[in-house]
Amino acid sequence: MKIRHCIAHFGFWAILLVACSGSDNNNDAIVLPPGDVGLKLVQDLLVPAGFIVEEFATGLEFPTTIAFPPDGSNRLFVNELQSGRIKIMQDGQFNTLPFTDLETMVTGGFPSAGENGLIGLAFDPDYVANRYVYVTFAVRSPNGTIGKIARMKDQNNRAVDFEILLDNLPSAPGHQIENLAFGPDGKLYVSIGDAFEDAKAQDLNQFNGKILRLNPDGSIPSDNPDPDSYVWASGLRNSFGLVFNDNSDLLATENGPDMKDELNVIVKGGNYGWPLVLGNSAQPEFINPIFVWENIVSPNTILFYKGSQFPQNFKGKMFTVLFGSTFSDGPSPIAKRIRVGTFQGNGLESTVTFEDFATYNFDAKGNPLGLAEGPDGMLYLSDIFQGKIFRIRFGNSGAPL
Ligand SMILES: [Ca+2]
Repeated sequence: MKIRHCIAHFGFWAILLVACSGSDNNNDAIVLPPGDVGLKLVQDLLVPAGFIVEEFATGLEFPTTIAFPPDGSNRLFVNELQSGRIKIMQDGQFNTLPFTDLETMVTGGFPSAGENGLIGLAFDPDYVANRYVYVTFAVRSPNGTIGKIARMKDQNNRAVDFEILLDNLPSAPGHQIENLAFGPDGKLYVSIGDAFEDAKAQDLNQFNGKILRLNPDGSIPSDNPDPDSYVWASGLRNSFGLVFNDNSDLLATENGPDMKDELNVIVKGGNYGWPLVLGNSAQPEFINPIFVWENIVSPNTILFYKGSQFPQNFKGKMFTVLFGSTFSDGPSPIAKRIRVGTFQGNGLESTVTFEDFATYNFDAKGNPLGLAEGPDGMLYLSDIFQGKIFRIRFGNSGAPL
C-alpha cells in the first residue's frame, strides 16, 4: 500500500544528527499538572526547550485530517483515510460510535490502497448555528476512484442529513481530491490534484489540478472567474494543505514531482504553472510561488497559530508539516518535521522564512500529516503510519523544566 503523493519521492531519510531543535528533550524532570498524568511523554519528537510532547491518541487507522469544531468544545474530529470513518475524541477517549462511517453512505467503498480516501474536513464558519461539517474523499468506482465533496450536520456527535455537493471529481491512487477550507467570503475552497493527468491541470474545462470555489450548498458562486465554472485557480499538481491567513490570503502547499515543492498564494483565476513550469519562472502567465523547497520535503498541512498557550512570539506564525518520504524508517535530515514560518508582506508579495519546530527522531516508520490547534491552544499532530495523535504544548503550567 502506498500513501500520499510523496510516494513518488525518493528517500531523503537518513540518520538525523540532532542539532536541529535545541531541545534537551529530557522530560524526566517534568511534573505534569493534574489531569494530564495519564498521558505518555513522547521523547522522539524533538521540540524546543520548554515544550512537551504527549501521546494523545493511539490505535487509529491511517489518520489524516484532524480538527476541532469552532464551538470551543474539546472534541477532536479525526478522519481515517481508508476506513472512511470520522471519529470524535473527547475527554481523553474516542466516542463509542464514530461521527460517521462514510463507507455506509456511498456506493463503491473506500480505496484499500493508494493515498486516496478520506482526506479533508472543515467546519462551516457558522457551525455553531447550523452544525454543518464538510468533507472531501475518494471512493472506488468502476473506472478507478472518484472524488466527492459532501456535507452533513453534527447532531449530538452523529452525522445526519448527509448530502453530496459535488461528485465524480478526478481521482487516482495519488494526486486526488485533497483538502478544503472556508474563506472569509464564506465560500468553500477545495484542492484537486492532477490525478496523474498533468496536462489537464492547464485545461479549464477539467477539474484536475485546480482549486475549486463553491457556495456552501454546492452551487457555483456568481463571482467566480467563469460564473459557470467552479474553477478558481489552475496549474497545480497536488496541493494538500489549504488555509486562509489573517490577511485573507489563501495559502496552498504544492508537491513537486522530484524537486521544487512550493508554497503558493492562491488568487482568483491564477495559473500556477504545472506541468509547464516548476518553481519560479519568468513567464508572466504563471504565478510564482512565494517559497520553493529545492529538495522534496512533501509539505502538507499548514496552520496559522492563533492561541496563547505557546509563547507570544508564535502567535500568527504558520506551522507547516513536512511529510517526507512514505514508509521511510527513522528521521529525515530535511523532512518529517514541523517548521514554523514567519511572514513578511501579504498576497503575492509575501515572503516567508522557516525554522524547525518539531523534528522526528523515531526509529520506526511514521510520517506527520494532520495538524490542529485545540481550544486549549495546544498543537495536535497526526502520524498516519504510527496511527497516533501527538499533543505539543508549552510547559508553562508550573511544571519544572
Ligand atoms: Ca507552480
